[in-house]
Amino acid sequence: MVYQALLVLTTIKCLYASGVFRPTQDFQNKHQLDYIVAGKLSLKLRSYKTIRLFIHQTLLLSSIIMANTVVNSWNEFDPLKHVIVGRADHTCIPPNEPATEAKIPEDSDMRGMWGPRPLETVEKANIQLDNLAKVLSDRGIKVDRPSPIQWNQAVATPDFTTASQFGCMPPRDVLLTVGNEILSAPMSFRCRYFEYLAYHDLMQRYFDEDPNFRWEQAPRPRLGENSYQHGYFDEITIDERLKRTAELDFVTTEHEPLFDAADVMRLGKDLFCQHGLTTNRRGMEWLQRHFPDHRVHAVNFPGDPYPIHIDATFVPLRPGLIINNPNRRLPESQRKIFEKNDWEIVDAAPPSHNSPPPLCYSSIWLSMNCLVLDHKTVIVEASETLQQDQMDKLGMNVIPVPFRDAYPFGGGLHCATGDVYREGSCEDYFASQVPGTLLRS
Ligand code: DAV
Repeated sequence: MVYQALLVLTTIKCLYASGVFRPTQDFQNKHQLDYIVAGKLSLKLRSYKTIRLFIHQTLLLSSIIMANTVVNSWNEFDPLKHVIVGRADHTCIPPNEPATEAKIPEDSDMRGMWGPRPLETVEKANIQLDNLAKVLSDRGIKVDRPSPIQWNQAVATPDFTTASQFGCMPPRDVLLTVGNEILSAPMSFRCRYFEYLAYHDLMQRYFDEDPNFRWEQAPRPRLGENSYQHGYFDEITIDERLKRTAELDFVTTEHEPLFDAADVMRLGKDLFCQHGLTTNRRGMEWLQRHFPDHRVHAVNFPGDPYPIHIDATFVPLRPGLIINNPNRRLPESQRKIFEKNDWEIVDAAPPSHNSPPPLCYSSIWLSMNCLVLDHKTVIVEASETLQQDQMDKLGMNVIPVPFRDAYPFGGGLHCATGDVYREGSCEDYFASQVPGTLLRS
């Protein structure tokens, strides 16, 4: 409203200044406002050239004032036009808590460490994040960045305390974009409780600029003792982890709805959610009620000992094509819906590295954590040549972008971005529904 009023006033000012409209002689000496109030404004058209100048000025002004933000994204592959790219500033390694012990593999050099990450690593990560932002904006994609807060601050709620927070390199983990809505997820890590605040200024701006934008938040979880299975990770072996994850036995309980946005793969009318360490059934049930026109599906990948986030496991490249981590294959019973609707699921190429970079939470499978720009174009990490070759063979044009210095800050190219606008609308890619994955059959 404020912008519209401003626009109208500025337009009148422009009209007057450019001499397109002039009051008749009778009113020439009176105050401009008098004419409007008295409804006696008499208009006289000046030359065609002046009108053109006026239209140009108005369009320019309105594009500056309205900034053209439209929130709209229904999937992971339609042409990307506006995106958020994270920042590494102030990122911390959080202290242990019931949910995060899960993320630190036993042989990791991160075990037992917490606090702000070394400054030189932050600077290197930011160079790669800034470069990604530039690659995108050079292609005409609008890029916004979050406002990092000082993550090295303790958090206390009535239910828990934690000595430090995490960061805002991976917007994908917390922001779920579905159509004209961006939803902050109810994440299960205590250290990520206030992460959405880094995006608050952006959400406020989108809210002001796009009258249809739905700015949403899932119920804030309490993350008290009941939300976790205590002792879940005590002296647990890899075999035991695999057994438990295959049996859908995770550290998070069903006490309250929990999900990370990065556990949700968006394919038009269908939302496929990974049931794992960070997302529970109640979280999916909440999503189903929140998006009643969508079909929410539960999927899980038994070969993954640390199942968090679907985007290094099951990654769509275009309508009809998904690459699947060969160590974490989708079980037969859950593949039927894809087969029935002629979707092809191919094994992803192996990663080009044997280990993740130092102080990294994620696995080497960030190789497949790519950012699809449209049905034919994809950004893949620059050193992941095997994954690039496979993409090439699958008919994609590959843009290699260096990103390994950013991995330790929260993941790969998909993690580090959050959709604001992709062209396209809500398609029904799975017209034939079959039992096996649907939350509600
Ligand atoms: O394989 O470590 C990383 C996903 C990060 N969003 C993995 C999953």
